Amino acid sequence: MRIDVLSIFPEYLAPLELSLIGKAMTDGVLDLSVTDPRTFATDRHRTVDDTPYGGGAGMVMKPEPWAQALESVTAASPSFRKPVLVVPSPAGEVFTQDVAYELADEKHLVFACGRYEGIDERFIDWASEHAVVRPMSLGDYVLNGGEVAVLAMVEAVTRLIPGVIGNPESLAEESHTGGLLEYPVYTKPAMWRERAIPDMLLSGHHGNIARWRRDQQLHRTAQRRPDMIEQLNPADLNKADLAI
Ligand code: 6GU
Repeated sequence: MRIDVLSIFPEYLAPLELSLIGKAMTDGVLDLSVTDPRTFATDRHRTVDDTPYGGGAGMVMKPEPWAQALESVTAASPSFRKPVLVVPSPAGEVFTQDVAYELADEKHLVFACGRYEGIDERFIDWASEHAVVRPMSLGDYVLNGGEVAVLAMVEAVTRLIPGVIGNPESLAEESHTGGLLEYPVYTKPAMWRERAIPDMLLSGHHGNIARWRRDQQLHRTAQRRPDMIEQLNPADLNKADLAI
């Protein structure tokens, strides 16, 4: 997969070189680069923003440097398919695990990190002729710009690419795959600071342990995320689930 991040603060994206994402890049599974739209600004001060038409607080990113930055990365797109342009914004569609799986199937993702009050809307409109545009939000709170959101989204997407995670089985069991939160986990010692692990986990009975873990998932999800319980498909619940 190829990923291009457009940002006027490229240093913000440096952590992407670390850890599993960095390894995926060295292994050739992932080709990730960061492009600074400011390098396409032509005036003496390399201006990338200006005051909003109609008035109001803050500054708006000018469309031309962003268009040139996007053209520079789509000119050599790795596929005949249109790239997906993700525009991080608190006004976007909510980024979920389902969206992460959809994006993990793409050949080329471009992330356009706006700052300040956002990018001139005509850039988004123009870009939709060259890419599938998806404005995306991490949730209902406001960040200063898209960079931190892109770190989260790139990590959520790239770990789903085959070969990036050592043990693909760990993907199947985790929170947000299967509609329930994960069960609690324990390791040695069995007694720690006067706290014992649940007896069930020492029973050696795999069937009962699986049932106990599923109950823990249901209880935890009901307590922390009642909205997820509402969304469950009744067909995915078994008799024992309904008995708890
Ligand atoms: Cl994707 N961007 C910004 N600037 N703020 C956010 C966000 C994204 N998601 C939640 N808040």
